[in-house]
Amino acid sequence: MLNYPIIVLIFIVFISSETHLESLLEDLGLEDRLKEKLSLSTILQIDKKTITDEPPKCNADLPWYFLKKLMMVNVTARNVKRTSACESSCNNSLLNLANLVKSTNSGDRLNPLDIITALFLCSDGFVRQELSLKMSMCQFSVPLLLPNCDTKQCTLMLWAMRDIVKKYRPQSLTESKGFIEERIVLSELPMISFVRFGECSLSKSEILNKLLSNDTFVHHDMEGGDSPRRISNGLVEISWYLPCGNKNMDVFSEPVAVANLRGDIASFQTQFSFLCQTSAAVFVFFDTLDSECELLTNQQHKTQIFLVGNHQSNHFSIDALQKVAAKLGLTNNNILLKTKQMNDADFVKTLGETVSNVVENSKMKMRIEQMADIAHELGILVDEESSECQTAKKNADAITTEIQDILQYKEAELPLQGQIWKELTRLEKEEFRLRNVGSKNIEDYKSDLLLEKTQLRKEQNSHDISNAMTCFINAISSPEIERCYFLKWMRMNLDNVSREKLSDLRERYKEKCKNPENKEEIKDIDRQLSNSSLGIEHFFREMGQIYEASLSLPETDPSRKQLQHLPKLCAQLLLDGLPLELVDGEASNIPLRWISDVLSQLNDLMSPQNKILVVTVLGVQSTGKSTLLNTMFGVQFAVSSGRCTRGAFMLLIRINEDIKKELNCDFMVIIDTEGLKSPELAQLDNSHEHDNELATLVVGLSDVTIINIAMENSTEMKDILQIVVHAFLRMTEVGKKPKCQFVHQNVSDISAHEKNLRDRKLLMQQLNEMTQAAAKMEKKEENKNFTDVMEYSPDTGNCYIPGLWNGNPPMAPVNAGYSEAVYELKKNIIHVLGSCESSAYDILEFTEWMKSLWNAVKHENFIFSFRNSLVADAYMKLCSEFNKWEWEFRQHMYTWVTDAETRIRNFGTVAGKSEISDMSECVKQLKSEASTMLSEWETKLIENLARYFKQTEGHVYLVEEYKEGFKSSAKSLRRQMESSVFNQLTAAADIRHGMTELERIKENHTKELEGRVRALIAECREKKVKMADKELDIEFDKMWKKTANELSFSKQKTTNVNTCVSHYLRDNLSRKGSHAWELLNNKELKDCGLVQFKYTVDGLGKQFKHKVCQFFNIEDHIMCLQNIADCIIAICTQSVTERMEIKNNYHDTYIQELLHYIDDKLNNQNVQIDIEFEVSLKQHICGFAARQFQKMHEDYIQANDPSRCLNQNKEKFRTDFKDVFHDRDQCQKKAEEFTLCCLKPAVEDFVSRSLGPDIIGEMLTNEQFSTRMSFQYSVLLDLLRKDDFENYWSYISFYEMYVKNWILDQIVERFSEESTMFEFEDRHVQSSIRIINAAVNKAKTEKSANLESFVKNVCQELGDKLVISQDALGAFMILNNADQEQFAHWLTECVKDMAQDLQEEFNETDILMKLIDLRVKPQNELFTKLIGCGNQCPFCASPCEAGGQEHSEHFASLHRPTALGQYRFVLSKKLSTDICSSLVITPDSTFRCGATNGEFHHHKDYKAIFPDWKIPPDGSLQASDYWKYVLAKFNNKFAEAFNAECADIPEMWEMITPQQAEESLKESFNIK
Ligand SMILES: Nc1nc2c(ncn2[C@@H]2O[C@H](COP(=O)(O)OP(=O)(O)OP(=O)(O)O)[C@@H](O)[C@H]2O)c(=O)[nH]1
Ligand SMILES: [Mg+2]
Ligand SMILES: [Zn+2]
Ligand SMILES: [Zn+2]
Repeated sequence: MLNYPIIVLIFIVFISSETHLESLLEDLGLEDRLKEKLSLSTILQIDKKTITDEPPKCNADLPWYFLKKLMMVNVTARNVKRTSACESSCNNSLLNLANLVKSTNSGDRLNPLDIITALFLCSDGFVRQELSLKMSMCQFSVPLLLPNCDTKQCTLMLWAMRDIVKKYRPQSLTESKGFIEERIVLSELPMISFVRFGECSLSKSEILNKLLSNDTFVHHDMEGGDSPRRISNGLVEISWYLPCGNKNMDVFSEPVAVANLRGDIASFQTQFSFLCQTSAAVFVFFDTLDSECELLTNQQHKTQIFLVGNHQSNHFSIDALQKVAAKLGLTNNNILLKTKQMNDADFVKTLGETVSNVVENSKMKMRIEQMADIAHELGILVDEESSECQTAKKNADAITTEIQDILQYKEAELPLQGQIWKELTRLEKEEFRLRNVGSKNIEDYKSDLLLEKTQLRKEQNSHDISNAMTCFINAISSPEIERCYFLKWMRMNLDNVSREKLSDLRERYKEKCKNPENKEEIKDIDRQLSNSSLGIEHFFREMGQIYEASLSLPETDPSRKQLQHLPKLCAQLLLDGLPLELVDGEASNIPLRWISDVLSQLNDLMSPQNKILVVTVLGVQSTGKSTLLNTMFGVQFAVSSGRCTRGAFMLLIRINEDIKKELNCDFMVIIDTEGLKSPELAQLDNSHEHDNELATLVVGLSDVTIINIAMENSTEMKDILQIVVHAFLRMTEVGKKPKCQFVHQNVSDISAHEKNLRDRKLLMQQLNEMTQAAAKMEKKEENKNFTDVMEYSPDTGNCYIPGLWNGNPPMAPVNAGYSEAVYELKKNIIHVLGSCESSAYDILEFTEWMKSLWNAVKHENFIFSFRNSLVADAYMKLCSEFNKWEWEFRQHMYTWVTDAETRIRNFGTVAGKSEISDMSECVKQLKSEASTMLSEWETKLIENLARYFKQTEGHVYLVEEYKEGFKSSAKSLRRQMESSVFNQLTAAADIRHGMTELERIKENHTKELEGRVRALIAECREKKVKMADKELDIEFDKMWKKTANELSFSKQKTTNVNTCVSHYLRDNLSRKGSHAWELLNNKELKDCGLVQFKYTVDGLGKQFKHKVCQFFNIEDHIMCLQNIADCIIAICTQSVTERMEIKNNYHDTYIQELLHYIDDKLNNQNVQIDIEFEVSLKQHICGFAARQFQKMHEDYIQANDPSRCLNQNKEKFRTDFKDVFHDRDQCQKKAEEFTLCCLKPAVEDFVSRSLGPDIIGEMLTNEQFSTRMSFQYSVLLDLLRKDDFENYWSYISFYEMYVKNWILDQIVERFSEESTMFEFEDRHVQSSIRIINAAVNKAKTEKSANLESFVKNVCQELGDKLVISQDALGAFMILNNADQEQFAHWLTECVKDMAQDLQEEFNETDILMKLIDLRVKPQNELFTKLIGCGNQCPFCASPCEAGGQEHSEHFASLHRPTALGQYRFVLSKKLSTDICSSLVITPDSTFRCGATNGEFHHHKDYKAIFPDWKIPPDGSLQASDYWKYVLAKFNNKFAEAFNAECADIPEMWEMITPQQAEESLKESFNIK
């Protein structure tokens, strides 16, 4: 019982401790924000509420709802009303008047003023500024004095209003059409204040609104205006009336500020005093006046007091008024009474006239800035008193007060971005475009340009960092809040400095642009505009230049080190929401290093794996692009009438957690761009190029591009669209398909969408036409329609936006329709972004895009020059993936072929399982089995490919264009595999077939012998004399001799390989015409290939009648052909040698394969191959091969000769004979023999057949073998490390041989130390042993009749895997009477031993020896895989690296000086330094060769001659450093080797270090 009252007490205490402010903030859910203020990044972030239209449900929703609307400058923002649960549930269908009368506002509705006051109290300075700015755009009043009802303190909102800039035309300027643009807190204006004394039945605010003809102030009759004010009493609001210069429209002809105090002056004396001291006049509204009225009379001020009363009010007392007026010394003029005869309009008119009077006559004008002093005196706080704000101001002022003449200032304080930067830009672009190369050597020219650039950088570095920049950098290095204040101050100060000049110029520019006849004048204004503009972007630009210049200093230079933190600083600012200048519009360039370093720092600051989506805007100048973005995202891009945005700026907007999932990104990047110029304007300064560059960049960067069209100038629009369409087309070509959204501005009709259907159709049609025209120009005619180049739907891709202003500026508020339409657009864009199928980029990828886009833009032909590491990455991934699938395929086929060969080799023997007795039938079956399997794999490959392209990760869409190529590659791979498999099967079958007869003979012989031996044994036993071994030997020898003589050993027929080869050579040349035959008949094959191949002028002489060859240097040509021949011969010799090593029989497919290889090589040459050369080369190779094959064949016959085989086994027979004679137990010995002679070779054979694929598989796990690109990279890197001329020489001259050996070296290196090889071998040995044991066990259970059938059973089981030599088996069977059980026992033992023996043997054999025995040669298979299509660059002979067999275009990552190509055009004896990747962009450079029929042809049009090749210009100027370094270093040696004069090495080449060469290699091959 005791506890109860205490609880109540506490409860009461709790209640009473809560103040009005706290309870309201709690209501609004803002209670924590009083301490931790709202910041801009919270307000601007995109969250769920951004895209849902749900009305606020509870009070806590209201502030956010208000903010959301206000940030989009929606004039309905103040109509905050939540859908109360009651309202909807009320049943209104019954008649109940009592209810209707009762249903007034429920008490808990909030007054908008309370919400505004609360938000101001809870926001930081920057949000307050934004709130004030947007409110004033809506023509809402903004807080001047902000009360805090808890502390009874109020604050002057000076800082909050600092951002408001107003433009108006006072009467004095009506004539001249001039205007005044001013920061409103700095304007000296008369202020008229309106206050209330006691109760008042007139609505002060309503009357003011009528006076100003806008809904400026919230009043009683507005939504929520009648709710009691809980915290906003004591609030003083301010608004301005600004004339437009039209007498008939202006209420006041001069500007005037209007202040309005909420609440009774009796309660807010401080505010009242403030107003009295700052206003030109104070209008006091009252109903009743206290005759004493000290409040009014005690004021010490100069202001005029006006009393405004309502005569109709019940409490009105003329007497009291009389007294007070007298005390104040007022005349009739100062008293306004609303009488019975007056309606509201009349009253407002009178009031207006009075105010007008005051305004015109008052000398009391004051800037709001000045009011701060008065505030201080009265104990009113000022919102910029914080130390951060003050220090920041001091710092900013220190910089800006120095500015006298902007142009001079820029030259003195920001010198790096001036002429030097423009000159650098020119050089940078020229380096890529080579427009003025003239007759100079390209590389020399480029080297000169580079020197010039270095010189300019040096000059930049020679400037000390200016005072202004030092101050600036120091200031932005300060802590966050101070830094933000500083930047804001800077921005405002700079704006103030340049505004006067700029706004005038802009206005003139706008005027002049209307009829661009006065071209010189426009040009002049434009120049002045850029001279007079000075914003913080200039300071950042300078920072960028200082940073970039410092990078040319040595890494250890202290001044370079000092500047290393700048990018991070800038990245931090980006995160704070500051726009970053991406493109410098004046120089028309991107400082790439600076920007990418900033972005990379940004990436570090963000969470890892951040994702961004990019929204950009493009459109004609001054069509409200920046305004649109500002409205849409609440940001602050520079806005002004007349030319304003220059270049492109990017800005980050945070995405809130609640929709990160949906949008799949963390930040939205918004890019605002400089307006495109109309063609007439563009002509003036050749800015067409600039516009094109900008549009291309921006479209390329964006996920969604907004194309802003102001309907009024649709002809202009058409020209601009042309640029845009080009940009989109280029993006499709490089694999990007951006989305686009058309925004038609100034369309106010409600039915716009319907009505404009026709327009849209027209637009679509125009766009299609343009696309076709653009496609023609870009030489990509397959693009027919606009929708082919971008994702655009005429229905959802258009948005109509009414005009921005509702009425006439400056007094017009923003049109609610504008804001709403922009909101719809915003939702749509977010929706579109959310439904993106592919994954978003991260900052680093974005940077990559930017870099490669800009580099390509610097070239003249974008599509042709585009190189992007992301695309390259995606391509590399695809290749590597495809290679994996391909390898799986091959691996499977290798295994299958091995098994199939085993089956063929066992065909017809005891191990042969096949039911089919006919060999050809068996092969047929195998072939059909192979075909089925090949088809399955082909399908699998294609399915894998399709699946790969469906994934959303990895940006696969970038390589979509290669899909078809890989598909055909899969098909061609299958064809290749098929022919190779069939060849192998045929050869194996034919060879096997040849053996059957031989085996039959041998079997007969063995049988015969066995019979005789048995007979001999019987005979000897009969003698009953104990025969000694010696006698047995004699008997045996006798018998053997006799039998050998009696057996018929018909001599094995040898094939004449020469004839076969001749046949195939003829066949091969049969389509080459009669001359080939003639040549062929001139020389017999047996005479060919005996001496080294030497191609002579002999045959060439005749050809010089062809003009094709007139320009050829004969020696060069011969040298070149000789080299080709040498290469081919080397490879063929090797391949023949490898055949020999296998020690198999000859088969026709061998020679066919050789010829096929030669044809392939010859077809792939870029040199004219004449028939003489071809015939003599083929003869040479065939002659040589025929001899080798002949020998191989004869060796084989010899090895399988029955008599030889029989004799080989003689000793075995002898011991067996003795054993049997003596009845010795043969079990162990026979088991040993079987193991040693039959099983072991079979297992060895099995291992060597299986090992090849294992090795390949292992090598392929190595990065350097994963794609052709990485392979080339590794080879070149290795060359650089070896740094030896001979290596380079053989790489260049004997590419294939070099590469083959290199691969072999890699294999040897890989396997010489590690145990991997042993593991492979052991695995196969173990698996063989498992099979053998299983076979033995199985045979045991089968209860064979005798040992022979037991062994046969074992062999049969093994037949799938092992090939057991029939010779050995036959010999083994002889005289065998071992006991099965015992034999089996011993066999298992022996097999165990065999495993050990094999292991030891394997361990002792070195890798090279092993490789010789392998059936599938890893080095060859890897070579085939990595050599790719085998094509070489027609200019420099760099090998093609494109993935798959069937690519539509060949390409090489790195080209080399043409001097190093096998194919040279050298007329002078000097080696040429030209690199093809530069030649193709040199305007006038030409070449001629066989392919051009000897005519000169432009390099840049090489595609017409070599359509299969894609030779993009280098990605950067350093990209070719590798070869430059090599040529510079070995110039003499190359010259000697090529029998030429040394090249003239450009100066810069000599300076390239090996490190730089390596770097360039990495860059070219896109290796991280
Ligand atoms: N009357 C009218 N004025 C607009 C409209 N939209 C923007 N403006 C005004 O037009 C002027 C130019 O707006 P900006 O947003 O700077 O135009 P911009 O396209 O970014 O201009 P540049 O960057 O120089 O190409 C500003 O003064 C805007 O207030 C509109 O719909 N109607
Ligand atoms: Mg703009
Ligand atoms: Zn090349
Ligand atoms: Zn190729």
